[in-house]
Amino acid sequence: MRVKSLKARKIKNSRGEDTIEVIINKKYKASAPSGASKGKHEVIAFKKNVEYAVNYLNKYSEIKKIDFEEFEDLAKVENLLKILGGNPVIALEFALLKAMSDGEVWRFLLKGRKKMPTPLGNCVGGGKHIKGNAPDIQEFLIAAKEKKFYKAAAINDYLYQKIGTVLKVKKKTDEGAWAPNISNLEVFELLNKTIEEVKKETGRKILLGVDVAATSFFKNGYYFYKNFSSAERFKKLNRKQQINFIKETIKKYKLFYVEDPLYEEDFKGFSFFEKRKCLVCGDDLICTNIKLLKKAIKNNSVNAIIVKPNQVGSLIKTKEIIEFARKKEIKTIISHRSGETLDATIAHLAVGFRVPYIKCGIFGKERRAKINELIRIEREF
Ligand code: 2PG
Ligand code: MG
Repeated sequence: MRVKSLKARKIKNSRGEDTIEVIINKKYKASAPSGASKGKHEVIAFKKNVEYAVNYLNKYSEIKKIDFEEFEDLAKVENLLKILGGNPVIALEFALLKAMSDGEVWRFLLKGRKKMPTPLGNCVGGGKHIKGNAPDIQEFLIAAKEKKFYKAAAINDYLYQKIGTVLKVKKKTDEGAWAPNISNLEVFELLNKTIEEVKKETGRKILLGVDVAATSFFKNGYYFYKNFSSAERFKKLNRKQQINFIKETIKKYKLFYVEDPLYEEDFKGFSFFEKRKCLVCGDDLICTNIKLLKKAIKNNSVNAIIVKPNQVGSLIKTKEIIEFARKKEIKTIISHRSGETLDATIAHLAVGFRVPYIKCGIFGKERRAKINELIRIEREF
């Protein structure tokens, strides 16, 4: 199959920011998302700007054959990542993958038996994902323990609706999670209570986790909370206090998952968390970068990592880090970004690369696009 036409255009993501869409052979469309709480070591999303990338790709005639491995060599030779940034390269690679597989990316990539990922659903949130008063913790995540993906997604959805009525809030974060003007500790209490109720009601097991995104409120060695508890809105914690707070929270609420509990450079600090019962996950800490993962393994910092293709700007490197993590028994969580598009390629990558977890939100059409695609894939034999 050959690339007969390649078109790029500017579109808006869910946050209303500009991003890029690439269309190959008039049929295979793909686009790239953008983050708000970005890691220091992520590749730049757009060098110059979106228009520059669009114009460049509309004149780009170098790729003739549809093959992303070949494309990466070409991209390397031509320095595409350096010239355009991670997002245009990822949009182009996603479109190539779709063209190579006639839209069935997961089937094309999968080696071995199909295994569906567990969805981590963002239920309540705050941090950098909303303007105004909300919890400091960026994401309160739920995961229904179910063998079937569609059942887990349905329970996440049910719990999301239920906590919405408990919180009596209309405001939502960029990722569609409820954004109440209450403190972190109050959210933990309410969510915990609601989970217990739903567990009783349905007889199902539901786990609770968080993405603290701690770098977003870290400054000069301290963690500055604006919504810590109802008794103490503002609270300043030093490193040791932050570590203890997270440890206590893991214990008290039986958290199964904690992402970025500390500042993104504190590899040593991450090693103080007990990892037998909890996934201690690096997102900003690792930035989908294999060198940083090796450093994290050496320091015993994590037993789980977030994988975001546009953090590294390469599909081959995305695959590499997933395979390396598997060898080292580090769990992988493929993830959406807070500024999303309708592109559902990460859902395909989750199945195609046999990734155990996917974080893709619960509510909103950009989030549903991934969940619906996974439900469709699950049904296919
Ligand atoms: C995160 C992500 C996605 P952002 O921190 O994990 O939830 O947020 O895309 O803003 O980096
Ligand atoms: Mg994160």
